Amino acid sequence: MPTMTEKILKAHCIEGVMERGTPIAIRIDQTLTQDATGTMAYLQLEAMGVDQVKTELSVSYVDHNTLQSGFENADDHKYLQTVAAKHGIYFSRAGNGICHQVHLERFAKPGKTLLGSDSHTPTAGGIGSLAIGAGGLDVACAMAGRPFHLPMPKVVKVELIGKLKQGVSSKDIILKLLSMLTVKGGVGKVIEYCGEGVKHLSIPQRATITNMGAELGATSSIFPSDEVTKHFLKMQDRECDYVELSADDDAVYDENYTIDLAALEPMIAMPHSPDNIKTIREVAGMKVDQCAIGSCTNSSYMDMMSVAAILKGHVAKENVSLTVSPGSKQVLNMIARNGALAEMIAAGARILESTCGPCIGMGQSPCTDALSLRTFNRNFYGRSGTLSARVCLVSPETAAISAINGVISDPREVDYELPKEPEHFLIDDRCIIKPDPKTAKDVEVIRGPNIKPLPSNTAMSDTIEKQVVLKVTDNITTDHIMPAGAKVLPYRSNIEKISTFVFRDVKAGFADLCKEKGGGIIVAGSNYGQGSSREHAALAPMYLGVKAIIAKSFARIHHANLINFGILPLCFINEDDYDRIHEGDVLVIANTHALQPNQTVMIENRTSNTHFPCKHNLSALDIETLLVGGTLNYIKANQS
Ligand code: MIC
Ligand code: SF4
Repeated sequence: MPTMTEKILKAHCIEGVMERGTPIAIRIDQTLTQDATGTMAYLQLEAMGVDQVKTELSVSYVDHNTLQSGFENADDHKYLQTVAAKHGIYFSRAGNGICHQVHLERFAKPGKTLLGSDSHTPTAGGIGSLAIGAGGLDVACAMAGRPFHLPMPKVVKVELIGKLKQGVSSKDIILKLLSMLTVKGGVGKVIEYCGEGVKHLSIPQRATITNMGAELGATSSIFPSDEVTKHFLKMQDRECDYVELSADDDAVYDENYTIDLAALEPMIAMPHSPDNIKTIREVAGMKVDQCAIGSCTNSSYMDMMSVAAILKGHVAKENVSLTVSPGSKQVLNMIARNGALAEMIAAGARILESTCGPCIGMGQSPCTDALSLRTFNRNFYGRSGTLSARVCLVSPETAAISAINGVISDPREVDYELPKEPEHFLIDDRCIIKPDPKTAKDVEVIRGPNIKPLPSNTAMSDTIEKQVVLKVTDNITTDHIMPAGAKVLPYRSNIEKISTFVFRDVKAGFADLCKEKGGGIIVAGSNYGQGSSREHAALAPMYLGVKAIIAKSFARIHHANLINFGILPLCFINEDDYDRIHEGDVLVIANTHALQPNQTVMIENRTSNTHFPCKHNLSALDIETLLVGGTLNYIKANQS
């Protein structure tokens, strides 16, 4: 009776009992990193003193920071390339594509576990991997052969029935699910897809859905591995990687949902949250300033071919800036050869590199007050680089037709010829550098001046007495905590510098305030830290002296990152207590050295002379880790 999740977890479980919510530890087969999180992950791997990675496969991708407006990004790339060669890691060069798209094409395998230092790692669930996003330090630990710890997730069944109509895309399936479950609906859960509708979805279509499972807050999302999977692997010359995978017929799920694909219509996520869903019909006619097509969600060969088919013979309206970033060199090369790229260029599309680009604010920030339609997965406030922009998430078909019309338009109203699936993908792995174990030890790791040493943390003091330096509301994203974009991303390997940007758009002068007060405590609403896996959203606050976060609830990856860097995550028991705390209050958390799992922690508000209780979701290992000041200290202390 197991689900697919239980089957894979059981085959990889090293410690713990597989009961919902209890801590387990699993073996990781594959890892991936990208450059924005990778520099830290490899500095951490080096700090662990590991010679060669212990995984079946580890890949380092360069896809986020490729603007190179100074020496910093290029220095990071050089470091990543050399550190990969030294430690037995494949290196996918800048320009070879977005990590999730390339991994799906060339490496991901059904039935395997994949841990990636990027929250959209579950993209590989489209091919039947159990793929989980994590902080860089967790990925470094996995490369070092250490197990990955997680609470045994709940498993949700989403049954897909029927078939999508022309103009309706797999993006609309996940937008529909986001409208049903919200950005908090997947926390602590794996979403499994099944039903006869699945067989009508290609692997990249499935991957669009598992990719945006991250926006549900889910631990992972997974599709069965079936004849469609086998065919895709065959077209990638990887048929030998195929194994069949499905849930047992009588598998037991924690929640059940059904979506009728034939009844779906084109959808849109309105600003500033991926779950703020409307139908295209409701908003059609709104004037558009930018259409950006690409990202790890929607940049596959067939996505590009549909866009080219819609654009063919037209030109983007004069009020619209249209950008297209194909997801990988494979995709770009194929559309270059078959003429689809030429159609896009003729339509006025601005062709960008095969990287994350505008998705992470690396260029193409829209104009003031713009309405920007993006085929991406996140429309968090400020992420585009323009605070006043209204960013919406749509399918590639909706973006393409809206670019032509200059207003939000329904792709069901265009008559275009549906592209055909390719017979075979164009395989050329020459931009992926394979590590050579024979020369590894002679490789010199090159560190430019922007690669700074890792900051360390001290052990937690028994009594934390600090001021509330910030109080924030619900759904604070890691983009709020540690902004990305062209001005900040170059400093991902320089914590001292990047920490000056913490909460930049939420509270001016936050970093200086922390310095003045000798650090502090942050009070937050629910789902604190949703979004990205970037551990800088924990590491940089740690550097500024933040000792604890008291929230209504946390997003999974951020919660783990806080523990990794020694910041205590506590949750209100009575949510009303949140209203009674104010910025500037002094809070006292006593007896941290006696902290136990499942224990209530009483906190004193010295300013208002009151007390309030908190709970936590920390295992015995988490507590031990926190007390010594984080995972690296823990590993050092326990190294035999
Ligand atoms: C993102 O989409 O926010 C990122 C950039 O890919 C992040 C990783 C990062 O911050 O480097 C993610 O999703 O994990
Ligand atoms: Fe890159 Fe955007 Fe995907 Fe993150 S969500 S990996 S920034 S394309």
